[in-house]
Amino acid sequence: MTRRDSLRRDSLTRYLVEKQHVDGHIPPQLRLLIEIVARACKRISFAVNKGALGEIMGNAGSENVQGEAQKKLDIIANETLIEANEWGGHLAAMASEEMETIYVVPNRYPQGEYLLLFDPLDGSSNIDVNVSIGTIFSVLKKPEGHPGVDQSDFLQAGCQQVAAGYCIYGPQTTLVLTVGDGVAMFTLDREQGSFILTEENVRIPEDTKEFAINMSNMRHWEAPMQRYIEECLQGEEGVRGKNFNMRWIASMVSDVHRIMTRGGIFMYPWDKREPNKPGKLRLLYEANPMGWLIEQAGGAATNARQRILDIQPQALHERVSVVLGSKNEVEQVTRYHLEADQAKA
Ligand code: AHM
Ligand code: MG
Repeated sequence: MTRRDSLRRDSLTRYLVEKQHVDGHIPPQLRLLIEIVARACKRISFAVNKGALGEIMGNAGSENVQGEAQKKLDIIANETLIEANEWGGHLAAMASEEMETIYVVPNRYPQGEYLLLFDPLDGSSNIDVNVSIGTIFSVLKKPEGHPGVDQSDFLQAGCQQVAAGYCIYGPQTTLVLTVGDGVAMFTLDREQGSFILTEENVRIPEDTKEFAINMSNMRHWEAPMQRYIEECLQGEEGVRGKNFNMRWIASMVSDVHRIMTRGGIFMYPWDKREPNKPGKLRLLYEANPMGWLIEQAGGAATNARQRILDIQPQALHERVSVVLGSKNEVEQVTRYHLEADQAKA
């Protein structure tokens, strides 16, 4: 690429300004919000990148509301997102995997009409082993009709999202974004310090031969989940008539990013180790944003029975089963579950 070509590439700022002015697709406050989230992700990327040089590795010695040990970087990423977003006047409140209750924008700052939800550092068990991790975020509009903001304002189905994305901190730092008209990817140019548009209209192939699931839990799954994976494992000689490959990074952002890049199916199903939990992943700030991004790229996302984006949340940190990725495979898994339910009825 010549220098002129690289100069011609759009920055995230330009992409958003065009979405605002040319397409009329996003209001100015939402544009500001996305830019500020991107700026926070840039800071998190630099912190992640410092690794052992930055005294940021290891456990913080505390637990989050889900009873999981917090890493120092979980807390740094959470604080970075809050500090970057609280003063801009675009937000009413925030919610995070790392905070038990919502964070209302303090009175000393102007209040906006949006709600921001995030998992500040997903896959953080991978930090110390230098595997890709990421930030996941979802944006909702505060419902009208009452003053102030409370937790119930966040309990909106995923189809109400107005923006969603993730930033993956890997060999490259890439921001993947939707505002409801397709998916765009922006790569962080460290010399310029800005995100540059590197892919637009991302499309996920409808068929795939690659699945991602934590196979060590197989004995705990429901029968239709076991059936799907057993059939994949049979390969060419089995009913599927094709050989499957398996990948599991144990970092949802990385597994989803692979699917965005070349297709595949990702599953974190309910299992009987903790029968009262519908799954491991969180609906509002993991499954909803990822589900919308996947749909916007032509894929599908269900909880093995219904579309994730149609689920009406009951609690801020609610969990959900997740099946997402290449459309035809997601539909097959979902069909197996619904058929099994019908046979039982
Ligand atoms: P986290 O939000 O606490 O990091 O947990 C979510 C992560 C996902 O990134 C990943 O898909 C999953 O947990 C891995 O789970 P497991 O360790 O069971 O393989
Ligand atoms: Mg997470």
